[in-house]
Amino acid sequence: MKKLLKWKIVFTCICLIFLMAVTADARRRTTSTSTPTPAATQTATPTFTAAQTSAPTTPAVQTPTPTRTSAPAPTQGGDNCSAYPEWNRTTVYYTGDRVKYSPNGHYYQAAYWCQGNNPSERNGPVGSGEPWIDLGLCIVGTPTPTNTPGPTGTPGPTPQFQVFFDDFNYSSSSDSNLGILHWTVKSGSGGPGPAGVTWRPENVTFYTDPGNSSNKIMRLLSSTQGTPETTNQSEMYTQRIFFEGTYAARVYFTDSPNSGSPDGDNIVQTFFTITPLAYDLDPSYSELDFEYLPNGGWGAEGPIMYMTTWETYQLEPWVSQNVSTSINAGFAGWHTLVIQVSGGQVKYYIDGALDATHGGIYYPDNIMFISFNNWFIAGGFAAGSTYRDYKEEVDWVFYAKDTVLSPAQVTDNVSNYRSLGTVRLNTVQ
Ligand SMILES: [Ca+2]
Ligand SMILES: [Ca+2]
Repeated sequence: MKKLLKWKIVFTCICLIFLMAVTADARRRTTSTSTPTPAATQTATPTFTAAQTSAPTTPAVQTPTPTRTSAPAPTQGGDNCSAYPEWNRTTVYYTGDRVKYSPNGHYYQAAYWCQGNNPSERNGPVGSGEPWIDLGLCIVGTPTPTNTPGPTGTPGPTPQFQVFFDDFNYSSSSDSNLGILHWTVKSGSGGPGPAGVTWRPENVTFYTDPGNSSNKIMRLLSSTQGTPETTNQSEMYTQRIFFEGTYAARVYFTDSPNSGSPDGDNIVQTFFTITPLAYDLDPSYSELDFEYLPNGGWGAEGPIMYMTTWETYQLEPWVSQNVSTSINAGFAGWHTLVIQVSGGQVKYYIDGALDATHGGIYYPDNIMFISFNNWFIAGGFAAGSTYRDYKEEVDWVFYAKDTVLSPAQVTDNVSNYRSLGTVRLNTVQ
């Protein structure tokens, strides 16, 4: 028995290391080797039946089309967990096994071989080292009908739609209030970025808005001296509860180091949503990105803004299925970024202007988490071993579930929360 236990521990450790390595690589390669396709060339027609299998249109994809084994997308109604057994403490689960956990109504996928780990307590994103990946709430019955937004600026104390809002009024990255909205400040190692970088929670800070003493702003600082070992990166992300609706954030991008020199590192400043990849070419994988590269990268000169919508990807051999729209322009300063996800179309807005519309197979299929991160592209360091750091800042983040709001309606809602003294709110079910 002792031998068996020892073997199990060794096996679990190997799996963990492998998973973390794969995840570290995933983010780096997800973006670095993809070839953005102009939105205009994309002609796929959206289909959203439960029996849908991915129909890749990218000629580069030569591998067999994977059969969808995941649950139907949440908006399809019905019971998307009926096929899964209730979690049992004594059952051995293997990578990819799915269970439901009735006490909290969620369902989970095993990240690796595990036994006796309660999924409601031991879950996290792929690569987190936790044995279970939270796939979200089981949907039972008819989905909530799409709400129509109320008159501009008058959502009132009881929103007409489910909402997630955070003004980032925290004292530090260890503020216990971060747990109210289930934020995770990334720590340790892992991707994206060069292998060997460190994610430092201390690099996520909050400072008082000089123009409004009751408001705070989140700062993500990332630094380097030109090698992975001297690189510290920053990220903060939510739990996975977001799908269709309107996403928004007010973000401050920068074009040059906050301090130090030389300038020129391929830094990526982001606001994005993502589903962990369950298996190669999983069609239910979903990702929506705003990625600003002030110093360029991925074969492009900077400054450049990428808006990219993902169907899926595979690591080995590398296959990516995404549609990307880029803008060759500088975006230093404050900007309001909005993503509308509804009716088979994903629309990206910067400061009220519609800059990209993506759809077809790239339309998200699954619940996602929201993340902000600031990271260096592997192989993209500037020459020079002196210290320099770059910042990205975020004033607020907002999400309205199953509701399409214009950028103006989003900012009206945020203004309203501020007038009500609401610094954070989450009614998303
Ligand atoms: Ca704020
Ligand atoms: Ca997908």
